[in-house]
Amino acid sequence: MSLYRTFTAADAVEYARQFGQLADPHTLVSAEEIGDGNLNLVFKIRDREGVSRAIVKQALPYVRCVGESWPLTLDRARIEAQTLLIHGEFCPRHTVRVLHHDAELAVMVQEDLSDHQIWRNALIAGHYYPLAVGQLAEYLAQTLFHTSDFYQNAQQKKAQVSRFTNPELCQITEDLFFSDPYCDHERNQFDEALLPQVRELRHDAALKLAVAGLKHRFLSKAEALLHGDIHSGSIFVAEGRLKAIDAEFGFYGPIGFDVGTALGNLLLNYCGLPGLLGPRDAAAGREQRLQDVRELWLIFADRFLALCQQKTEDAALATSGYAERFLQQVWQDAVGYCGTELIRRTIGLAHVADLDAIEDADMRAECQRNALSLGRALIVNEPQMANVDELLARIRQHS
Ligand code: SR1
Ligand code: MG
Repeated sequence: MSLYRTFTAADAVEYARQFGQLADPHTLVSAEEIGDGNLNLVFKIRDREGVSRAIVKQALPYVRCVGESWPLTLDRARIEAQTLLIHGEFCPRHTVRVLHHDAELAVMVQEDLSDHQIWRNALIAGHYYPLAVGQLAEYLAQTLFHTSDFYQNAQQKKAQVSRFTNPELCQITEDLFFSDPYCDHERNQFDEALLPQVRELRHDAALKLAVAGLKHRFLSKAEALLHGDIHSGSIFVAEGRLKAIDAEFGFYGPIGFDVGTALGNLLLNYCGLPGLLGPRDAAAGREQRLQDVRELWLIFADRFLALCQQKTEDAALATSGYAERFLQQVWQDAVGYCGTELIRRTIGLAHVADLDAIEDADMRAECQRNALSLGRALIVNEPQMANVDELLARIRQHS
């Protein structure tokens, strides 16, 4: 018999008292449900002084933003906790700390990050965290390298691939990234004003062919234990600090998917800024986003390569020049996945505030059209963009 029950606020307080690893658990008295994501319950647990001390996160047996008509496995809570624990082993500075988890209750207690803010909100408000991009690159390099064949023993890695098989969550990504935006699907959401561009995408043979290749690589390339949903809403930042959260989409997939998702969210902000701030005030922020894209890739590649040179055990993979060749393929994948993130966040089920919070409808539609056409340009022209400077040149040419 399953022990699962949906937590009330009182259950969450009791759970945090028991498992929050606090010296004074009896001081915890209240919980506020703050989940604003698409899937889960999230409780902020406060003490008598009203200070937030821990987070209790519980998976619901369905997709929260849609409702009970879309059931979803509770096993995602296990996957999330175990992904974060492994990422935390290799990059403790930039992975949220899991204090306790229980697979049957699909619940996790994690460290409180109330002195941080969601990176997406900071990017939208124009609060610049100069170290954030380098820290995200470090997180990606450490977690992806140490779970890849460059570091893991081949037999252990195969066991991990099976432990982190995450079919239902992967299917969400497969559908939402690679299928829905390119057909007339009821999950898609967009303003009527975008209908002509949406119709063009649905009939764009070159685009659909390239997206098919990206989907195929997503389905079949078990390169490393990905975060699987590393957008700017899954990242907390504070002065000099950055922590990744929300790893329920974790699985062994193509490294370029995590890198491309992260790049894509910087570019979604780039596309939205003229609507959020006005075209003139947006110029500096947009230029900064392009520099962020450049820095993210270059620091990631540099760190990943250094780790390959220091720590690769396998004699064949350690062959001179191989890590560089592998990284070139990661780059090409990342450009393509970045393009799919731009498109699916504009017209698919799950949008981002960088575009949706633009108040003026005409301006919003213009920024959304830019995101769509930039996404398309990246996907279709990916083979011609051999490095990050060529990507930036293409983006500048596009604007
Ligand atoms: C039904 S889940 C929709 C989206 O929310 C998550 O954060 C993922 O990005 C997913 O694609
Ligand atoms: Mg999430």
